[in-house]
Formats: sequence, C-alpha cells, structure tokens
Amino acid sequence: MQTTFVMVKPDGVQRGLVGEIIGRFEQKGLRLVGLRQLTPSLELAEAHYEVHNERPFYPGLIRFITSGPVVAMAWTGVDAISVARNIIGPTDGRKAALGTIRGDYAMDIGHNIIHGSDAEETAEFELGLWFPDGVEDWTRLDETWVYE
Ligand code: DAT
Ligand code: MG
Repeated sequence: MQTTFVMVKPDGVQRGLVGEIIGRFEQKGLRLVGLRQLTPSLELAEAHYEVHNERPFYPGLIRFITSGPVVAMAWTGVDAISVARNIIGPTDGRKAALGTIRGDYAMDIGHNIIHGSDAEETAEFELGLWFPDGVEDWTRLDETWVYE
C-alpha cells in the first residue's frame, strides 16, 4: 500500500469540481485518509513547489496556488501514486486524454485543476508538509472486493 498527496487547486475549487474529483478517486477504490481545505500560506506554497523555484513560471504558480482555498487530500491504495497520476492526467490540460481529470476539465498548463505526488519520496515530503499531524488510517470494508 502507498499513500499519495493530491490537491484540488484554486481553479478546481472555484469551478465547483471538488465533489466530482473526490468521487473519481473514491470510486476507483482508493481510500481517503486525509482531507483539509485551506488557503495556502506563501511559506507552504514555496515549500511545496521548491523544486520549481528556478523556473520562469514559478512566481505565477505561487501567486495562483495562494490565491484562494485548495482542497488537500491523502489517498491510500496499492500503487496509489501512479494510480492517482493516471486519474489526474498529464500537466497540459489541452493535451491530456479525455477521461483524465485534466483532460476532461482543463484547458491550460498552469490552471490544471489538480496536483498529485510524482514519486514515493515526493509523496512522503508533501504528506508531511500538508498533513503535519499525520493522516487517519482506517479500514475500508469494500477493499476485500477491490483487491483479489
Ligand atoms: P505536474 O503538476 O503535472 O506534476 P510539474 O511538476 O511539471 O507538473 O509542474 C508543477 C506545476 O507547475 C504544474 O501543475 C503547472 C505548473 N507548470 C508546469 N509547467 C508549466 C509551464 N510551462 N507554464 C506554466 N505553468 C507550468
Ligand atoms: Mg509535479
């Protein structure tokens, strides 16, 4: 089992997609172990996107992600990191395949609705950052039907 960090960005919240997005992860069979809504502080945003701090789009990205509420989530499942990235789709909404969240709802590379951790170390770092008190482990009874 892996746990991954997923975040609905301010555009996804403002466009009323939170319920739809949570539903997709939930229906896939992932287990929701953390959920909070907040407007990220500058400090939190800069820590989250530290790897991109030399990129030309970085100032705009920080302005965007701190512009309003986001919905931060932790999802657990077998290979949860890559499963979540597949549900999310590639970065550029115009190129992302229909059926992915970005492919279905995004028209932009910056305003692309949602974030998902890209590797085990990243997931661990991001979960610690957004869920400093940890996440809540619980038993989702239908996992006996989700997994063989
Ligand atoms: P992803 O979110 O798919 O992991 P990433 O880690 O390469 O993509 O970039 C982080 C975010 O930065 C991305 O979701 C949107 C923004 N971004 C990336 N490349 C960009 C670009 N060329 N122009 C504007 N924003 C960009
Ligand atoms: Mg990334």
